[in-house]
Amino acid sequence: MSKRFYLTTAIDYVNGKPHLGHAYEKVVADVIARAHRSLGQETFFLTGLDEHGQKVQQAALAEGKTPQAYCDEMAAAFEGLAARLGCTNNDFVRTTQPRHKQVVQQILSELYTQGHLYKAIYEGFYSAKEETFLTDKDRRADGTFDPFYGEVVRLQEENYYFKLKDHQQWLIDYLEQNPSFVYPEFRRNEVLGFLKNNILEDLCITRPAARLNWGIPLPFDPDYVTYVWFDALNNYISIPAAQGDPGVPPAFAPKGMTSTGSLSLWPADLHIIGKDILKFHSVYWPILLKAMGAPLPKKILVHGWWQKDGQKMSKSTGNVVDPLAVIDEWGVDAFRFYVIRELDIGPDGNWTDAGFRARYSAELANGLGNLVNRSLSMLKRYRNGIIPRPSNELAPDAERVISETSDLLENNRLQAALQAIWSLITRANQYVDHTAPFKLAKDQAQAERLDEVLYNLAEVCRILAVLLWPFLPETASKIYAQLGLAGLPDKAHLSRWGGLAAGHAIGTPAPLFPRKESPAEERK
Ligand code: ME8
Repeated sequence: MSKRFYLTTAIDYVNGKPHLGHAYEKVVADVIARAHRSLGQETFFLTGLDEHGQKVQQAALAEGKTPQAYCDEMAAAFEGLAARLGCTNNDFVRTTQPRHKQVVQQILSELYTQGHLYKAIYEGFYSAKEETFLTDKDRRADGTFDPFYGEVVRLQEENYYFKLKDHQQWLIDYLEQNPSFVYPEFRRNEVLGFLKNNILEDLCITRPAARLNWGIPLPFDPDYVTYVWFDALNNYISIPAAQGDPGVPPAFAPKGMTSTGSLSLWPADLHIIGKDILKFHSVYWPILLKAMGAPLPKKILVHGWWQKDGQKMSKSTGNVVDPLAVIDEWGVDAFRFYVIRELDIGPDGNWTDAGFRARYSAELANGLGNLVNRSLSMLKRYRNGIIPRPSNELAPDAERVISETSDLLENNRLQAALQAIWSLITRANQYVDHTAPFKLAKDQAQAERLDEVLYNLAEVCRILAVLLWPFLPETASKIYAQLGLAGLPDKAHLSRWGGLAAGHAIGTPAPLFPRKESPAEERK
């Protein structure tokens, strides 16, 4: 069986409710997954949860629950969000699942046997909040630690370490020889800059079970549990391993399992992550995989962070965006559209409610919605909803946009792809204004011209459904249904001009994006 296109998101911490950042990352991944499937590529999209660690243990304790009961409740909320977003993930990993824990333990055993791990005493600073050790290099100019780290205490502790620093030069060479490994390029330069200006320390991969027991026990030393990042990063390979993926080195397959070869995933084609976890993914993870003798993922796609009204979102200031509330009020596609259209993959973004409303009104209601509604309504009114003889006046415009969109999607340029699609919407709306079918309809001598115009408009609507499928699947399906077409517009080849046949009867037009009154009007 051929290898599938395998993409992943970061796995979310469960110590709080799902937020805009989590929802955004899932939408990015889902658009890419749908785009690949639409091109006929078998695709496997994995997302899930990072459930171990001190913060989760504390959050559970604060609610008087066992960590597992707490995680189970949170998992329902996160899985619910993925479903509401229309995510087509093929699996949902939870790091507390036996299938994951078993593979992580196997990886630990192998690395230990092969001499990649050693035990040593650490003496220094520790931030419980960030579950991380700090050194003097982490101090600010005035000698204090950033409040981000919370209370920093001195600690003497024996732990297991992974030999990270032996691989520093190898990683620098790898990043230089594989310029597309980290995207966007400025993030790759950031990693290279970090590696060239710092000496890597070996990575502490355990915490004493006496201090933290909500983690995966070391198979060779039950006094320790696995450090959350070592546990979490391995989800990307533990799920393929647990399913018998032949791409995973056999040593990491669960005991007694022989590869069936039926699901070939590893190496991952794309890890989608936010900027704050770049170092874990582009330094620790590749080195860990190298030590494991596993092939590296092909690409790490790094997105920026959302702010709200120009400020960091935080529960304490109350300036958070609740993705579910937005979806309840505006529909899932309005949410998917805004986050992808507003924020290119790379820089930080700023959510404003006014900006959201403006895009909804201009681009969705007046742009796409109006085009589809008036095109199909005129076809209904003037031709009884029957598609006239094919004509190809707008074919060159459509073909240009189809090819641009496909190139942009291939390079994960999602925002630019939406801009390209909208250029076709604008072109078609202008075409309505220029050709004025409502005037043509009054003149019997213009009947043929009206047929041409109506065909071009209906066909552009059909093609838009296919192009929009990865981004706005609900809307794309509605357009198809209103056109009276069976099935889903979920295959890129359907976008070829001329799909609507003369004599086909369309369905019933209905507004795709109902116009909403502005808050000022609502108060009147
Ligand atoms: O970091 N805007 O989990 P997490 C955009 N468990 N993206 C954001 C964001 C924001 N305001 N806030 C967070 C973790 N994210 C680890 C990952 S992966 C092996 C382990 C993104 O719940 C963040 O950058 O803190 C990350 O990619 C994802 O949400 C999960 O963050």
